[in-house]
Amino acid sequence: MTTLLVLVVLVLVAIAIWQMTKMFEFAQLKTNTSEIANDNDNKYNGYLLFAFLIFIYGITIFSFWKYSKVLLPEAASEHGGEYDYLMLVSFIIIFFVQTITQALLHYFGYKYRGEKGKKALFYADNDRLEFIWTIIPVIVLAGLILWGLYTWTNIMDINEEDDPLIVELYAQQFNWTARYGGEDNVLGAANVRMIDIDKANVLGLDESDSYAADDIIVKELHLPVGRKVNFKMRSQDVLHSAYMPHFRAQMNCVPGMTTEFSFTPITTTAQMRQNPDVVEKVKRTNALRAEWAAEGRPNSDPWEFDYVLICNKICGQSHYNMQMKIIVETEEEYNEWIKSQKTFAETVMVADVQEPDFNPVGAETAELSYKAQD
Ligand SMILES: [Cu+2]
Repeated sequence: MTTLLVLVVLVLVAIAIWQMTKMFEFAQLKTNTSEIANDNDNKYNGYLLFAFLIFIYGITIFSFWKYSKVLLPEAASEHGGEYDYLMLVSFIIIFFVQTITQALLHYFGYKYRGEKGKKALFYADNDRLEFIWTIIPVIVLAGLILWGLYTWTNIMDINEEDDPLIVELYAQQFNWTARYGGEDNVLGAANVRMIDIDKANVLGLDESDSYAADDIIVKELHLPVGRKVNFKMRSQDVLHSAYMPHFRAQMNCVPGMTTEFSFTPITTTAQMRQNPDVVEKVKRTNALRAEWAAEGRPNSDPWEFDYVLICNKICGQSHYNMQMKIIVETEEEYNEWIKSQKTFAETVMVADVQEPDFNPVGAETAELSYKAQD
């Protein structure tokens, strides 16, 4: 409702401004009936160009001052630093070129404005100038692209060296499930066609595959610090994207295929909570939440920082809420945690030997129609 009111007000203001310009035009008709711009008009427009230049510089500086605090804290993965550095250098070059070219553009617009008696100089071309403004961008862009490709190849070099931890990230509308390879660190075969909700085999693991028995399925991702993790992503339904912003990692999850991403976490959750940027962010968020609590609004409990895995593809109605907590901890803490988790054999395959208490009505027909779809 507020949005609608704001929109209505904006439209009314726009109409008012439009009407006022028309009034000014009528007022000017009496003194100057010519449609051709005179020296005064040109000077006025030249000053407006300067005003616009100040506006764009001002809004840039304001945005940096006001919003840079919402950016991510320093990268928590090994490759993240390299990625951030590439981005920083690209931005510095862009800002440098943008600042200079905009200043020149607006200054020349003002300096060479139309004036009575002033004539434009006819200047056909200049090979040397054209060469310079072609070759400089070519060299800079080629450098950035080559560096980017090199960084990309490094990040995307997914191999089994250094004994990586193998973890599956399984996406479905609208939640994540993680699966560890267990003792053998090998994931058992799985396919959405083998999903058996009655037995809670929600990831469709192949019960006949011996590698599947010790797999561990969890709803909270734990990673030991300093150990490489190879992620295998699957999706049950639509395109999702596994996005772990603090680790500068993102990979699409595509139904019918397995995609991969690999990184080494270098900062534990406990360490990241001490990071000055994170401490500030938590403080700001909790100040806001305290206000909410005073107003009796929901979601106003104090917040504590945690790494997250979120979905970065608009995959449906509750996409915004598709997330999973990630905990990076020491190897000892991780080992203790993983030991306390139940394996696939202990949970789902046990259900196999139990006789069902009853045969629910309609189960048979449902199975038939499922087969017919195949
Ligand atoms: Cu999603």
